Amino acid sequence: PPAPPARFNFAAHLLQRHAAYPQRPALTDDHGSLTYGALGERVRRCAAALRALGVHREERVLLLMHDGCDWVVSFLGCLYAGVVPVAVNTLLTADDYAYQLRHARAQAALVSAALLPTLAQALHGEPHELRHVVVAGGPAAGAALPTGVALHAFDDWLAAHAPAEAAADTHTDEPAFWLYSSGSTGRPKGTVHTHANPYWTAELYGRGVLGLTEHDLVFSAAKLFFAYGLGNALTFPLSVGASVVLMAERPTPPAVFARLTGATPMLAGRRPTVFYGAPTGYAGMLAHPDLPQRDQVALRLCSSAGEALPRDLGERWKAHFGVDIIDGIGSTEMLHIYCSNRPGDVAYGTSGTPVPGYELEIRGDDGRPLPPNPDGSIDIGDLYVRGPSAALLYWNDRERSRQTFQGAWTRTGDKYTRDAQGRYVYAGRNDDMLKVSGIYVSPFEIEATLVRHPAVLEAAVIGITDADGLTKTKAFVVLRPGAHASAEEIQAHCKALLAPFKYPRQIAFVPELPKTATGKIQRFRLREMEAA
Ligand code: 3SK
Repeated sequence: PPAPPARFNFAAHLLQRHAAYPQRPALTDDHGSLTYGALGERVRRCAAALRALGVHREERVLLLMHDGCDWVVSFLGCLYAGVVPVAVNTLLTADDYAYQLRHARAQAALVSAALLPTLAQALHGEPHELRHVVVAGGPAAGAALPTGVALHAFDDWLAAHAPAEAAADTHTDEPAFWLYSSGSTGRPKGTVHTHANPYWTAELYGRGVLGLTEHDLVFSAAKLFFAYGLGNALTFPLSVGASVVLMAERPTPPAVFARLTGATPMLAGRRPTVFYGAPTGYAGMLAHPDLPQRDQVALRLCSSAGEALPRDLGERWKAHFGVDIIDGIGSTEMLHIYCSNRPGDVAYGTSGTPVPGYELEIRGDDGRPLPPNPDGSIDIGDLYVRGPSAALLYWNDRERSRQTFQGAWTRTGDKYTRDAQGRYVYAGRNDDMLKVSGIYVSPFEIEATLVRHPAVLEAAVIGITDADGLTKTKAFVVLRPGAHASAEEIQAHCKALLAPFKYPRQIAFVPELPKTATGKIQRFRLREMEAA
């Protein structure tokens, strides 16, 4: 694909591409639909409304919304105005949002009504610069905001502004949006992406690998605030004129089945042709008694990312639906998938081969690429990737930026091997991060929370593999002498203090933890005990 021009606004690029087909359906959510024409008009109204609030180019706006048409309008409206949306996970705590608001120096927040109370709580925490809260999908009331923060209702706010005439004249390499990426220690990293980056992922993976066209109706279980979901359900389909199904609720098997079979009132029988999920979701669906039959769905392709797809899951899905799951690996830092299987060329149990446009290296401990063995395979090493969609940096974090963005190469933090056929095979992380249901979880954060329980003396958290071959968290807990607590009580404690998805799925009470002579917990010994 041609490189975008030096002056390039990704939102304007999408709107221009489809200006000739205003009646084509773009988005369907739980409440209604938008054509490409209506989407374009609302995006331009949103840009005008942001400008009228006094939000300037390059300033950040927190985007804390459940998936729906308003999410897409907000995201593209910010880009069109040259304002930088910081799209955040809707499952976090007020403390997490307080950090993000301050770190991003957000000037406004666009928020779903259901999430307003948590945002309001965050605004009473750390100091911040927020001046406006725009509430979508419900009444703009019911939460006490600090003085100096004005409240607006999304629909009225858009209606009050004529569509912006022109997009901000942004540079192709200018910051366009941020996504937060978790690390094993410290706060999440504000990962800064340019206007060109979503163009590249849409061209190289969305069009190049998945072959999306305007005839597709796509549906992603991964939400828009994840880099995976953002490409799946926004930048890819809108780049080719496809239609998108958006869903606010959690992607439980029944909720996903209702969309795949076109059974919701808004879909009225229209069925997705492309579905994107993560391995945990595929496992949950295959195990569910209401799994639809093959002829109830209209899928031509499924995609998986987030964690390596166990071979058995891919094979069982294919046997049931007759459709392959195209597994790949991507990252928030690279914005989307850079190594993937291909439609018609799937080797389950592998992440496939580099997406054209990206280069991979497996490096040894000395930092040099490992030489291929005589059969072409490469032994285990650290995976590095080079390609045009890498983020610019982590905001205000020179040290961690340097560790990850090394010139043209990005350090993925994953261990990989390459087989004799040139396919890449996942071999674990090279930090302590765990990926649970496709989301990074730090064992240290969970351990720090466990020891805040009055009955807990110390704790260690590891990843264990369940019957489907997927990673789940297990905590080994040493109770204080004479103290009592049940596993359920300790899990409830974690859910109350952490984002709920981070709670340990299993708890084992042990008299002591294995340690080195200097007192460091030996998590590898716990992993060995589990494996035995
Ligand atoms: O986890 C992944 O493989 C992934 C894929 C696409 C975009 C983002 C991520 C983290």
